[in-house]
Amino acid sequence: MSTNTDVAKIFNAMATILEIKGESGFKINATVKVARVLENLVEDIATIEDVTTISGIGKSSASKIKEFLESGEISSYEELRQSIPPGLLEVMRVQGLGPKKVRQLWQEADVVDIASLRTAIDTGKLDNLPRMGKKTIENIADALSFVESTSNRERLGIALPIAESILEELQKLPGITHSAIAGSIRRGKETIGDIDLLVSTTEPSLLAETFCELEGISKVFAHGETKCSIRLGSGMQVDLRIIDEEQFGAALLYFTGSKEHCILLREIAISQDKKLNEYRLEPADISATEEAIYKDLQLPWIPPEIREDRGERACKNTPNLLTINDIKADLHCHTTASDGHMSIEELATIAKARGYHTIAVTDHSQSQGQANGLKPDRLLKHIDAIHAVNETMDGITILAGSEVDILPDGTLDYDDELLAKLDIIVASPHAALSQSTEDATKRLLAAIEHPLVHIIGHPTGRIINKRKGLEPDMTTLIAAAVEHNTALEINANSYRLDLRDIHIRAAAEAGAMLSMNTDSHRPEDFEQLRYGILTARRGWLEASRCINCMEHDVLQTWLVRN
Ligand code: DGT
Ligand code: CA
Ligand code: CA
Ligand code: ZN
Repeated sequence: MSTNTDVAKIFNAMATILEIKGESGFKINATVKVARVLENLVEDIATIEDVTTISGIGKSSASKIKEFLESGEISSYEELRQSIPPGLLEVMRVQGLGPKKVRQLWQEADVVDIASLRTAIDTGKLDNLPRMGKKTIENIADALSFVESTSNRERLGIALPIAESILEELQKLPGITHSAIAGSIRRGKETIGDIDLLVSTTEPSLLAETFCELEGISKVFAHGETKCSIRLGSGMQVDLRIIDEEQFGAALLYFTGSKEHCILLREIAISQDKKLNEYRLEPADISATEEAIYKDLQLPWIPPEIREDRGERACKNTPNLLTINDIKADLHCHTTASDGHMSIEELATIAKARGYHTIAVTDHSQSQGQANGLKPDRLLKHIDAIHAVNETMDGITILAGSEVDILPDGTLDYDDELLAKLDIIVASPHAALSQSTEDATKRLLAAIEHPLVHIIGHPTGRIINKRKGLEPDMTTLIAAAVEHNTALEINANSYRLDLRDIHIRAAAEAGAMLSMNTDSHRPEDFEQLRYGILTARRGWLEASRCINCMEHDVLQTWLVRN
């Protein structure tokens, strides 16, 4: 499955570059089509003898795929990438800029990267370009500021798998005794400045050497006995610290941070006439484990996700934060009926294999044209189809739901009579995401108050590093969610993580219910759950405040409460 995704990504990237280069529509469409075919392919492409037998894949695409399977690379793609300025793809991160606009900026205003786009705007170079009105330039400038303010931090969903794979590689070495991911990744922050790894070994020079020669490194900043630092081709920096085994706990505590939490602990130590640093806690000389250090400071062990000096000092016991094993249902998923890539059966089979008791099918509503949203007649048929599959499958309850759009004025995208036929309703904002705080609050409030709505999906609509999303008055929304018993979603997708940590905490403390969903469109999207869990834990969430942790019948009762 993931080979298919990897190759599809390359074909999508090729299509983008072709479009930036102004190639013929035919060539672009054929390339996009191959990507679509691969995305929808159930079998792993690597297991298929003759790829040309798949409809939509021609001879030349087939040979590219073959090349990838054999070498992990497609040479014509590498050439294509080098045929445009390397910073140009980065410009595509600016919301609202597609390949056509990027091409225009490149050809007509010499924009080659984020920096030159900024210069072009500031010097008025874009002002007289065709199809580039004042409003368009303003929008680009706005979106650009957002990218500029965030661009050097990577999403958790990118950084965590990289950290894990590097650590896994290092763990294969002889002599390794302890290893851990530290820093902001261990704390589960939504974006990551750099990766911090800690390792103890009896073979330090072998470890340092291996680390500094890992595949994909573009620069080695430091290659020392106790610290190595590298940059990956993707731009991520990775720090490796080589630690004495007996001091691993003290180092882990220090390098997990946050800095604020470490300062807090140091102050507590001082108040007890002790001294805490990255090597040990003195005078007791405790340093082997975090648990022992917290204990000596008369504190419970604090989970990394809440080490932010946001009140953890007052904990009498280790807070019982929700874990991935507490999740028993996913209540926001898409099928091929809208823009998903799974059938109802496939979705339910995956959910069952994950040990869930309930899965909700929530395809897009009618106004989501580009996502193939369902018109009322199609929704009615879809409800029947979902219920029919539910009848045939044991051990899992499949709910017929909808992810119904919250329109800009707060009304929903289907009428109440139709909505009443659904088992579950997730109401989400998708369009008009730059509304004022006042309008956004009114809009979401209307959906929260709607008696048929169970969950508000990705309430702000933000996309990390890309789109700010709505900025409603959260306190007002949370109070209404409590009053109307509407759950607020934690969308686990690492692009979204919406609600975010501080809002989750405020909601849970106010007595609101939250709902943890992956918004899966493809089988592998279910794996995004862990990012949602980390975010929820950063929001101090306990399982008792999350409807996805309810037992089957309790959840059913919660859903039909109105
Ligand atoms: P990041 O990388 O920006 O996402 O955030 P962190 O938290 O991973 O920060 P980083 O990589 O600079 O340092 C890792 C940890 O090391 C940090 O959370 C706490 C500790 N640390 C680093 N520098 C200092 C410092 O100057 N003072 C203190 N108290 N701790 C530090
Ligand atoms: Ca870091
Ligand atoms: Ca670091
Ligand atoms: Zn969705």
